[in-house]
Amino acid sequence: MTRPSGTTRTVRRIGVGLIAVTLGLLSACGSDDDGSSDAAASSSSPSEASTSASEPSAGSSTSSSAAEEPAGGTLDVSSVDFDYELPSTDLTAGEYTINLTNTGSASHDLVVERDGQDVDGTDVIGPGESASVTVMLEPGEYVFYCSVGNHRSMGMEVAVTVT
Ligand SMILES: [Cu+2]
Repeated sequence: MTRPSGTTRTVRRIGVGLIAVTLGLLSACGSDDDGSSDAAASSSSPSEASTSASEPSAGSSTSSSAAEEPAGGTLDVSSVDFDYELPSTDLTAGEYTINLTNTGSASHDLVVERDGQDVDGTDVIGPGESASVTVMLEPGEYVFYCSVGNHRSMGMEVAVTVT
């Protein structure tokens, strides 16, 4: 049996029309969604995007190792009986490594003295031996002397001017 259609016919027609339009819009969008719905399953690997957190930021700390040292370096000194031989007694302030080589026949050392105070010095070394000491020389008057026995009074001292 068919339904009785009377006063509701106009309402249904409008409603069908709206539904048709709405379905048309929805179907246009919906067909596209159905066609690309499998892309989400293929390209979703849940664990990535954790590779950019560990970039090495080093490289800026290698060039600033130390302040500019004024001069310094190595100073090769020979001790003889009873004197020192060194390339210069006028030095530019800086950190020096004094390499003492004993070319004499007695034991010697080299003590760095400033204003009557011992700053630093090498060990006492025998003939043919060598020793070194690293000392910061600031501008001033220094004396390098041998602390063994009476060597200093025998002439084993040399005035060094640091500027
Ligand atoms: Cu000596």
